[in-house]
Amino acid sequence: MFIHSWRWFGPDDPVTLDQIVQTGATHIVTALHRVPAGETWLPEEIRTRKELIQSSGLQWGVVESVPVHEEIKKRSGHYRDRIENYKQSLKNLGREKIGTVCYNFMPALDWSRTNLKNRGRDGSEASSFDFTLFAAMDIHLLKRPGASESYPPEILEKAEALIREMTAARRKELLDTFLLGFPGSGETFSLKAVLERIEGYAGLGRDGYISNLKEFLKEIVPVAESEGVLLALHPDDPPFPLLGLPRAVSNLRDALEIISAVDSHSNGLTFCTGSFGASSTNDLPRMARELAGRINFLHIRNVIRDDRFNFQECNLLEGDVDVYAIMKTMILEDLHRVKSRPGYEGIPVRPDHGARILDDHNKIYYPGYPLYGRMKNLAEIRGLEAGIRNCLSH
Ligand code: DNO
Repeated sequence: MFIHSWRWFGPDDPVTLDQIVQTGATHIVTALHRVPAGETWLPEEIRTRKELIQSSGLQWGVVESVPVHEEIKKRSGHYRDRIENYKQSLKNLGREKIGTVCYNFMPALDWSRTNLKNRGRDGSEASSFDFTLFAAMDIHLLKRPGASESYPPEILEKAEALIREMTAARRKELLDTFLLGFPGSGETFSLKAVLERIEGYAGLGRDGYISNLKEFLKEIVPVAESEGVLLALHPDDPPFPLLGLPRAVSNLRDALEIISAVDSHSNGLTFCTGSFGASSTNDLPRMARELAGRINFLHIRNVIRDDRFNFQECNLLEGDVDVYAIMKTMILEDLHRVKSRPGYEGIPVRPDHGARILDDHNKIYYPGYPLYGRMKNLAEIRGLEAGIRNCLSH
């Protein structure tokens, strides 16, 4: 069985643990969001959170994420201390038997979108990314030095026209949407801070960046392995370069390079179907087949995309990602692990972003994390899984 999981943002999350119990999830995906990146997660804090989750009859299955400090990504400043803290956090989590840790290695910012309220035909609302709008934001609102060199001439022209027509309120909304993708424990980023953060990667390039990731893996994977923790590196969202920054995990080649850097089950991936799926050049069923042995965590959602870097999140069984094929590959992998890995408990899967549907429209949730939209997705995931497993066993 997969481990049916639900992302919960902690006691401040408008979705309560008691509600989650009724969605069909048995396990929680969460983090100590208040601990700043680069600091150690203390055993008492981990335990308190774990007990809180258990008091509702749920289990804490996955950490998403132990954030990687920017200095580790750049190998600058106090990166050595921060790596030591990271290792200590992994040890502390392993000792509490929290066996899967998701993290990402995206420079400067986490996910990026240009609209969080894209309306589907059925009245649902989900996020989308429009490359021209993003260019307009980058060049004309963020005013990143040299930004126009990142886009082809036809996009530059369209971006300028878009900005000219935009009201001040619309411009603010676009910029705010972009800023939401910056991770942090309640930090609010000024444009100046954002530009400095981006500038910090100047000159590193893809090779330098991947090499920093590999160095990090060489240090943390052995610790994770000896503590029984499976790491799950989340892909780039979206899976193409933005803001002149390097990218680490956007396609099959990147993923293979990273998992082969340190040969261990602990050096694994989060297979996020929506992130990888946003690029038309990614063949997801093939990626799942080739990477299956190292997929430690599944994020399931769907997107409709084109080949010009635009995409929108959509209903789980209706987009460009063949969710069925991926689930089937992972169920076969699960059956294989049951036989080959002692103590194996199942691959955690969670519905990733959900659309706002029904009563979600009347509430304020973390972007992409409403109650009903995700509950529908989890039900579809579990139904699909049950159907595939039944077919395979007859
Ligand atoms: C967005 C998420 C990401 C993810 C991190 C993992 O909803 O998929 O923020 O949690 O990138 O480190």
